[in-house]
Amino acid sequence: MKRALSTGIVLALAIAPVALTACNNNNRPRTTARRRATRPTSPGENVDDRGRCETDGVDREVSEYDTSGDEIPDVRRVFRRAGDPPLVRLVLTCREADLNGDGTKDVVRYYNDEGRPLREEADRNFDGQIDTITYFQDGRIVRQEMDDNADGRVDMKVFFDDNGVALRSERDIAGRSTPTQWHPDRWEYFERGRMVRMGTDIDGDGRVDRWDRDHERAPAPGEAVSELGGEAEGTNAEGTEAAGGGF
Ligand SMILES: [Ca+2]
Ligand SMILES: [Ca+2]
Ligand SMILES: [Ca+2]
Ligand SMILES: [Ca+2]
Repeated sequence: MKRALSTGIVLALAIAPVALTACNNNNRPRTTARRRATRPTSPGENVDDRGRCETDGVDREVSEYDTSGDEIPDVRRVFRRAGDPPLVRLVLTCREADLNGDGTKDVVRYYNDEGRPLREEADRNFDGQIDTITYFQDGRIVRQEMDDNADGRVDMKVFFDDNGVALRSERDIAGRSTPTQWHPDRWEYFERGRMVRMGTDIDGDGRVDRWDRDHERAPAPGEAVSELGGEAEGTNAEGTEAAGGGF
């Protein structure tokens, strides 16, 4: 049990927001249509960096800069000109970056009209496929969805509190989810960055069949039994979202 909990904690900590982006209000991940953006590496040369920011448009301004010191731009920021002259201001709409210096952008964050983050898409293992999408509300992170086994479908969702701290997660370990139906079979709960309990649906009926908890922090045995018994009678963990997802 301790081993399983530790693994979960590592995963939970590993999903802290990546440093970046997003450009539309669509909540569905966009990965099928990759925009081709180009950046000059030398005069006359254009390279596909798999950029996703929308750079076209008369009201757009694009800036690129190098943060790694190789003189090749690895960060792109796209702004939208808002307002009427002379009170024109630039509002950040999209930011993307090449995190591992291989010439392709790995993370993109989209912003709303106020310049606050809406969504971030990231390829954390640099295999060319988006595997982590982070959703924001009022500028704060509220949810992350991950594809840990690279099959193009979400298999883990993490939910955050108002302070950006992970509260709980849902996993689809057995792979029962479909593109339209999210079907988790494990629910994990965290307190102060530590997993304190975990429910597992073994037979796939949507009901938790087994609860495990962090015994180091468990209350007295009698109290624990009572609490676990109550939880196990529920259909599943609270807040389960019906929507499934594919990247
Ligand atoms: Ca890269
Ligand atoms: Ca990936
Ligand atoms: Ca998956
Ligand atoms: Ca069950």
